[in-house]
Amino acid sequence: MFLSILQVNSEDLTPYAIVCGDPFRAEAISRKLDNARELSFSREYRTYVGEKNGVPITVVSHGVGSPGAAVCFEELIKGGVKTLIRVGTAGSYSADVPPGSLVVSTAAVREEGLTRQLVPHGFPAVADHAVTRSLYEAASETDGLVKQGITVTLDAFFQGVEEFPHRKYKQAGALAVEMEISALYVIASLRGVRAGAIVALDGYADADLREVYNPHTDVVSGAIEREIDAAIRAIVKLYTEDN
Ligand code: R1X
Repeated sequence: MFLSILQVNSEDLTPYAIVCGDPFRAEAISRKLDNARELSFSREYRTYVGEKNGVPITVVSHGVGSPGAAVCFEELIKGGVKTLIRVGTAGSYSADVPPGSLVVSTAAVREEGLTRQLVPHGFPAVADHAVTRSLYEAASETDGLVKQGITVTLDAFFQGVEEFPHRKYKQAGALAVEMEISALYVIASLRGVRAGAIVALDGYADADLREVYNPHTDVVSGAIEREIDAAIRAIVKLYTEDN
C-alpha cells in the first residue's frame, strides 16, 4: 500500500517506530541505527528505516501540533506500525523537573482540538503500560533526572488574550506541556496499537519560572540524546519480549 502523505510504501515500514517533531531530529535518530536509509521527505514528514541489534525500526518526523502529527500517526498505523514511541521536547511545570530532565508521559490532558473530533469528551489519552515501563527503565539507565507522570497537550504555543491553563494543570499534578502526545495516545487507542512518549524538558512553561525560551543549550541537547538512546533501547527490549 502506498501511503500518499508520508510518500512511502507500507512494505518498507517496520512494526516498531520512533516518531519525533523535527525532521532533522529524525535524521539524528537514524544515524544511531545500523543500515539506515531515508525513504522519503515530504512536507514535515521525513521517514527512515534502520535497525538496532537486528531489530528493524522506522523513524518518522511528524512536525509541530496535533492535527499534522495525527496524519503521520494514522498513516503509519495503516502501514502496519504496531508500536509507536514519541521522543520530543516539552516545557516544565516545576522547578523539581528542570530543563534537561526527562519525563515519560503516562497520560496526556487533551487540551487540543483534534481529538475532540475523534472521541467523546471524557475519553482518556493514556500510554500503553508495557511501552511506558520499557521507556522508563531504559531512560533510568542514562545519567540525569527521569520522572514519569501526566503531561498536557496544547494547540497554542504563543499566548493570545486567553490565559494558558498551565497553573490549574500544574496544581492538579501534571509535570510538563507539549503539543502532540494526546493525539498519539487517542489514535493508538482508536486503532488498537500501542504508544508511549518521552520528552526532554527544554524550558519552563510555568509563568513564575519562565525565562527567555532558549531550547538550544547543551543541557537540552544532552537530554535529547538521552531520550533518543532510551527510546531505541526501549524498542529493542519490547521486541525481545514480544518475539
Ligand atoms: O510538542 C512541542 C512542539 O512540537 C514541543 O516542541 C514543539 C514546539 O516548539
